[in-house]
Amino acid sequence: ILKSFHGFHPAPQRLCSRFLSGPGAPSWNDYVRPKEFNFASYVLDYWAQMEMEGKRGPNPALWWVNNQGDELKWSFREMTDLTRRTANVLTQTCGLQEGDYLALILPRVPEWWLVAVGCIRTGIIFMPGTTQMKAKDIVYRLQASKAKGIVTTDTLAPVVDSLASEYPGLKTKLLVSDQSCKGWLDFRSLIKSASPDHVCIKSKTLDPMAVFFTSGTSGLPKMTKHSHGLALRSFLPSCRQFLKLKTSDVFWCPSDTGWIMSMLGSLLEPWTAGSTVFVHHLSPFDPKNMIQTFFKYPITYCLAAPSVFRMILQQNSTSLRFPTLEHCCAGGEALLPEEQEQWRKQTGILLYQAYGQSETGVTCGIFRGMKIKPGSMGKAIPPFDIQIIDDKGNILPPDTEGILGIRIKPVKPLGLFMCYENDPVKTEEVECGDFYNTGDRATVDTDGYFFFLGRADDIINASGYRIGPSEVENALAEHPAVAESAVVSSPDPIRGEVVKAFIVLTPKFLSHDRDQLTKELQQHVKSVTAPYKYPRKVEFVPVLPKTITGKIKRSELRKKEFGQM
Ligand code: BCO
Repeated sequence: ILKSFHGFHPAPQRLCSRFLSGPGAPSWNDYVRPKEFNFASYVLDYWAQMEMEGKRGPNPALWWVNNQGDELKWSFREMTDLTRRTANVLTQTCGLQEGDYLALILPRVPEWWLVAVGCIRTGIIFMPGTTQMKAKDIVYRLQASKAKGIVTTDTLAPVVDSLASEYPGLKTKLLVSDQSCKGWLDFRSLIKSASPDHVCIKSKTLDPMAVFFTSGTSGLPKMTKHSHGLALRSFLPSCRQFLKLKTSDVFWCPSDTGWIMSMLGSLLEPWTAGSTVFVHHLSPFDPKNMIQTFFKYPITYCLAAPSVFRMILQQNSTSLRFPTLEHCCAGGEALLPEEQEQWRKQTGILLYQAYGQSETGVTCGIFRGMKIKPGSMGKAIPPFDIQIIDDKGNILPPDTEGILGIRIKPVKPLGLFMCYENDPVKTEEVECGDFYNTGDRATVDTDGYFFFLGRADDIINASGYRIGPSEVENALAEHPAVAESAVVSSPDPIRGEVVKAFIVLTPKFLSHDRDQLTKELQQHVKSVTAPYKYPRKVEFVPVLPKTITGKIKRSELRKKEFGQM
């Protein structure tokens, strides 16, 4: 099917002159807050217009490849055409409306980009999710959001069907596959017959655009709701200065489509600059494959989790001197100075750092060309005013450990999440005086460089994945061998941190072979929740440390793991 899109001729487009204030406009400043903004019309259609006027080079907007040798290139004109068709499929065929929620659970296939932008055109709020999710993860997301529709693959379609009694609210099920599936609409054929004429909604900048589910210390993942302001932020001068992208850049962000990093690095940032988004289907993830890809394609820019760069370095490849790669940026987890140095030595390229969360998007970073201070995650990217604060919201002096806070009063900056949907209590909990409390501990030096120190709570950051310990503990509790468990983070040379489970066995399993039981429990977690959360380390213990009131002292276990006790 992808080949059937190849050489696709877009219908003539109606593009209008207001794009004179498009991505290249000089008058924008970091604190601009236009009433209306829509990424599809202001950015995508602008670059399509530039292509039509011969003012953009020949690089595609989207360049997609897979392991089977398939390759697809779409220009901005094609993207505009196809996303308008998608908008019509979503609204006319599926009957979805502005404000409806749509679960978008696709791997790195080109249709992900069509649906995401189709939603932006129509005001349908899309909720990206990783394809690693299992039935429980999916039904929770559908119930929590009261989603009207879902877009997914033939692998997950039967899983979704099995949830019909638990969540009967799905009005639309769209399948992206070469196979057909009973009860599912075939996205690929619908888009071919859909009209390319669609008028993009005039979304208010602060209208909701997307929701990312993110794990917390306790309970189920929270719905982090973002407005169109998230996309507008990529447009602002400071963000443009941070990455300094050119239309000739070929940008690769291998992050899974379920995370905000992918939304920023594989959609908003490169397209705002008119660059090419490069996508490798990467299934399964293989660092050797990444190395080959850097040699084969003219990739100039890479944004990925530090674990990805570490895994590449681990391959003992004869050469990591990639012919076109100019700039690398690591984000999503902590990066050590020696790793930055190793990357520089082997590739000849500096490894910059950025920091962000699902709630904040890109928050601070080493701007391209700025001096790198080893181990620092850089300076605040306006309009974010970042300060190190105490637990009352008082600003602390330089070089003092505290909480990394983002000022939200008197004005919440563009790009910061709107709220945790349906959860005013949790939304309020993360407010700390005039600041949003990121939950991360850090210091700032007198030059304004931030240094990450660790989480202030029990959340685990394993190879860039944010994992709530209770999600893993709940999965373990479903196994008959587990009387109780405590899940904490544990250091790891490749993944930075991994999930470790301390398990008290039920009497029946006390005599079982421990290695065998470890494998069985790991497999069990992989089968009931998204496998990236499974405990890579397991220790069986007779009891768990608890407070007088019976609360498990996870922090004690974590400190032991990191040799702090
Ligand atoms: O390592 P194992 O083989 O034992 O297990 C792996 C997979 O094999 C397995 N698995 C995956 N799909 C499965 C499955 N098992 C059963 N059924 C399936 N359908 O589960 C384990 C998954 O672990 P993984 O994803 O860490 O795998 P892998 O292949 O080692 O990947 C390594 C990384 C580094 C590519 C991966 O960990 C990764 O992508 N990390 C980055 C995450 C990221 O992008 N974070 C950014 C979040 S957004 C943010 O931070 C804000 C920044 C502005």
